[in-house]
Amino acid sequence: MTKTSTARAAAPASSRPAAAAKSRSHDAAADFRQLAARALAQRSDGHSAEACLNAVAIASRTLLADRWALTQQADARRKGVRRVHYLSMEFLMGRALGNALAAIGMHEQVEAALPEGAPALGEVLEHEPDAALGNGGLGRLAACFLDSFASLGLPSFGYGLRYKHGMFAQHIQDGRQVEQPDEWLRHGSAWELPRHELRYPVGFGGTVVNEGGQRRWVPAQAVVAQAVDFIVPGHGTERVSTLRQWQAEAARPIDFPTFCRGEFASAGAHLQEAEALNWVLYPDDSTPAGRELRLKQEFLLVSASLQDTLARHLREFGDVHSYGRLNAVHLNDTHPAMAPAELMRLLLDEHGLGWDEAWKITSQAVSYTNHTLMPEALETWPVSLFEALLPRHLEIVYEINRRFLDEVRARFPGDDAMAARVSLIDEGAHGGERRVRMAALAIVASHKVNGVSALHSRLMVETIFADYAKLWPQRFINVTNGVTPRRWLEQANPGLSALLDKTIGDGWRADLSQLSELGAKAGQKRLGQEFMKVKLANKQRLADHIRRELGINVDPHSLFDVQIKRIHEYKRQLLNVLHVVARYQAIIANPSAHWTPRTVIFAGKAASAYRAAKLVIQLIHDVARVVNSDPRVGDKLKVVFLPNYSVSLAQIILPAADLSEQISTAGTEASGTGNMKFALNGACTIGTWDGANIEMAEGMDAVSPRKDGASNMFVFGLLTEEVARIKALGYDPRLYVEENRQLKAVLDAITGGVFSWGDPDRYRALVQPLLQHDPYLLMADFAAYVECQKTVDALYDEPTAWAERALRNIAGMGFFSTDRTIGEYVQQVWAAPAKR
Ligand code: B1N
Repeated sequence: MTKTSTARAAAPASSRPAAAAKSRSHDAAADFRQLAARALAQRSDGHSAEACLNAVAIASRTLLADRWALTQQADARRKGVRRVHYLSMEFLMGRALGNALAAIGMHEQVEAALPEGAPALGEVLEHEPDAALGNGGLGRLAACFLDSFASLGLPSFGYGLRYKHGMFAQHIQDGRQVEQPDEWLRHGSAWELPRHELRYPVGFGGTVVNEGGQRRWVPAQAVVAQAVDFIVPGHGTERVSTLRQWQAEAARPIDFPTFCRGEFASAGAHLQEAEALNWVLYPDDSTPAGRELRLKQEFLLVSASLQDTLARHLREFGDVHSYGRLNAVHLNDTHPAMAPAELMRLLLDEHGLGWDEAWKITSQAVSYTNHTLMPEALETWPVSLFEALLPRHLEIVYEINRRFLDEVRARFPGDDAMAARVSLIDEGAHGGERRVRMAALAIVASHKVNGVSALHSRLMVETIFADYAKLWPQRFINVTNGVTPRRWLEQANPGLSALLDKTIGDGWRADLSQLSELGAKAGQKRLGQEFMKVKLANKQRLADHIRRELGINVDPHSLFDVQIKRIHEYKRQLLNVLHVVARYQAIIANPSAHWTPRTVIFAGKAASAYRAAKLVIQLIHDVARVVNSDPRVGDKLKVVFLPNYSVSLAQIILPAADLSEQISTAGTEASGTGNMKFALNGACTIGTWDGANIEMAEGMDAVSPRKDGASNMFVFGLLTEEVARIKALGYDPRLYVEENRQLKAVLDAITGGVFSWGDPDRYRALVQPLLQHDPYLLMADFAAYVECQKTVDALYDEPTAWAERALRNIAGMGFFSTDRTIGEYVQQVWAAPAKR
């Protein structure tokens, strides 16, 4: 742990041992039962699952609220310890109750509290709606971080927005995705603790005035940000963390005279306008929505959160000068990148500091994680919109930029092109409008900038941020992602958890590196059989779910080949479909040959405006319809698309997977975290040399090397450098199609209407680009992918060897816990104030 002379590291607090649950006083259990019983008695709907859910949640929340108070007191006593504030537009929490019960160890109490005639606990848990306040990996990572914050006892707050509608609900009609609003708050949420004392004004628009040499922003519109807390329980400790979500409210009540005139709508128009800030999570996974509302949402998050951190700091320490030393403010991607500008404004205009001190504090506090190399996902805002909404912030951005560009010119004299490239303002040289580059603002203001896997962090400094890395090479680091083993192994996969406990002890929950002990045991036949038994039970459960939801019968003994994630061209679900079609054609050409039976399972949402991604969903359904109903195929191949992918659905699918599809074009997936969840649950991975796949393969092969020296992962496809080289040389996908009869037959079938009722046009927009530009190189990787799938089949045909491989995969996953990830952030990013 790095310590500095100025502040102690935000070292995790010592946590009570896991056995604390056992020694906890009888009173807590009795209180818990009583609370649940009282809440249940107050319901009018008897012992319905909803009523039970609500009652148990209220009892859990009350207990957690007590722990929250104790945690806050303890943190306040640890003066001189940095607090971490994790600002994120997304927290994809999923369900809370199962996790809370696991954390507080109240399972038995719940069983006792549920009255006679009430549904079983398992059924009660199924009634909780997911808190789907995130799009995908970035939001789920933030949720896993909160779990580790709490479990490690790190003084910390997550800050987000309380969206009324989270990620849209995905319905499938005639094979097509239809979006419907997510109504997760329809029945309220028993978990939320509104903090009525925590309210901050947040302004928009207006002007900047000069008051005795001091600039002051006079907003035209003001809302009030109200804090609503969600307590995050730690595991194996009584400490908790907090997710504080902001709810915008109108700053003044309805206009009474207008109301009395009968003009009801206009009397409350400003209420509506304020509340609209919380209506929706932008369902956009790769590009900024480019809308005024999104910018307002981002500013609401940033402004309320920073005011809250400043108020707490002043309460505890009495002066603002030590803020940077004692507070870390972390930006989860560029969405909260307005934070440095707002912190500067608060310090300059509200707290009266001079520029130099305000800047020192800001850059001590702020750090930033980049999550994607896709240039179109780096947010920029038109200067005109920025100025209209946040005029004072634009002034501050200009001043930051002026000082920054002076430094650039001093270090690279005469290099105007460099200055133009790194400037916080894109001058719109080619007839475009001037725009503020939010990633540039985040980098310039941060003391550390990190990528999320080794490859991604290297590419980040070699490509999108190369100029900034030239200026400040030390600023850029890597912190590889992880997942929480509590939700993604202990809770999702009780069968495997029990087997692990028996085989290597139960310490892996808090120290995932202990999984490596499995490496030496992976070859034990008996263990392999027990593993396969657990897997089969999980597959049976998923097969039952598929039959109930879709009426499709799948054979739990077939290889469950799974790709679940957002639908995106770079993730190449289409490559998977091409393999399915190739396999289908091969089976019907030779039905009596030996075929390793497969069930290919997809789930995932497409951004509502993303046409190509939506077409992929439709194609999967069309292929499934043809393949699943072809009598020549039978159980040799089944294709399933499970609608409305979510955290809770992932918890059912992951433990049942044999094969994890991680097949993005090399260099495009920043990290991936689903890849980690699969491997942790004993699926083998077929993957490209991309994102965290690389470190996973290295981890597996280090812990449990194979005798033949080959990798434990099924790796295929072009490397990042090869992709770049092929593109530079002028990639022509048609050459690959011409020399591969199988690939040609697959494309001919799709464009010939085999899967679209004879309609040859339906998939033109998908297939044509494959033959022209194929930006994600599906054609170039197809042959290698199909070959690699054959080696998967061969191994699956040998259950003993397959089990050994799967166990080796688990053994290599010890590195990929968010506990390790957070430990690295603490050491490398959050502990030490900036040395600049
Ligand atoms: O962040 C995850 C990574 O594991 C994934 O590889 C990466 O794709 C994902 C704009 C994003 N990057 N960028 C986003 C999300 C929402 C939005 O509006 C971009 N998501 C990722 C965790 O590091």
